[in-house]
Amino acid sequence: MGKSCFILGAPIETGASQPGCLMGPAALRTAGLIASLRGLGWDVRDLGDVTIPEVAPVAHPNPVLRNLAQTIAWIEALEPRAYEAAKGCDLPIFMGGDHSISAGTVPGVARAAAEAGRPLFVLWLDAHPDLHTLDTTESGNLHGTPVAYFTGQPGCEAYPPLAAPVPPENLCLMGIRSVDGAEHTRIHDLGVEVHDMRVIDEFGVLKPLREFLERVEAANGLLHVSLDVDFLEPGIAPAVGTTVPGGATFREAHLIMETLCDSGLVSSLDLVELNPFLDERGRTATLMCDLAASLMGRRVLDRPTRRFF
Ligand code: HAR
Ligand code: MN
Ligand code: MN
Ligand code: MN
Repeated sequence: MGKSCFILGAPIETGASQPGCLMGPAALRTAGLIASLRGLGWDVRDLGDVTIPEVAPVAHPNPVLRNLAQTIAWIEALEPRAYEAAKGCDLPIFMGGDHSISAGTVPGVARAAAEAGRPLFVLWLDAHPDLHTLDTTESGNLHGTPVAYFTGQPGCEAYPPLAAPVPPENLCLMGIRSVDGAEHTRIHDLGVEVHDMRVIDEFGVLKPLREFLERVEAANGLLHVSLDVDFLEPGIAPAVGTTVPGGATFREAHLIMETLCDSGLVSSLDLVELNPFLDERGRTATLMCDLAASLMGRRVLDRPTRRFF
């Protein structure tokens, strides 16, 4: 019997500056995500899209925050769905939506991991660290805040309380190349493992990734992967509102996904920030589906062993 995968859509765009991410789940379905995973032997169940009720505005001392009430409502709606999905299948895929979905998905899977007595690790593949608190964001775009929130940083008290914060030492950020001042300070203060593009240029993607995976395995950990479209080079993935030049190449991204697959450690996945309104003939949606397929077992030829070191 194949392994099981739930697919859950989170059509959120209130965390981003530009509209369009709300169409992300529909575009990923249109690009054939479900059929390609079934073709790889996965038992896939599409749970549809999460919705939130209408909300009243929530006041906050930081006047620039945008859509705080909606973001809180999305966290409240997503956390229990992510928790149930993590308990109900081998590998849930959460389709964004902008990256504020991870403020709901990561706490949900972290709660399930804690109940199972396993530490949760998070691999954050992104041009941005998304390490602002509600006090430090200057843009007010709340997709810049999930990592600070789910690691339990002070300054996120307006968000719901966390059942199981992810310890900052269980994080690995890769592809980072756009960091604001307050995020830079937080990275240093927390000692977060960050592999910026300089590290990838010097050592490639495999060395830092394998070291992190060895850490996850040694701890008997579960691994949540959060893949932001802007992790990728804009030329191959134009459908994102926050492109940053110098991203991961097609080959680097696929190598990461295949290595994650070989590790057997991945227990949940976010596909985020896809803005189909900005896409070119569906190429970014297709690439995100192909990367998910690589993570879920697609490869050119079988490898002699599934070990990653
Ligand atoms: N750091 C910037 C800000 O807070 C940009 C954040 C952009 N975030 C995403 N997700 N696109 O990574 O506004
Ligand atoms: Mn992001
Ligand atoms: Mn980003
Ligand atoms: Mn520094």
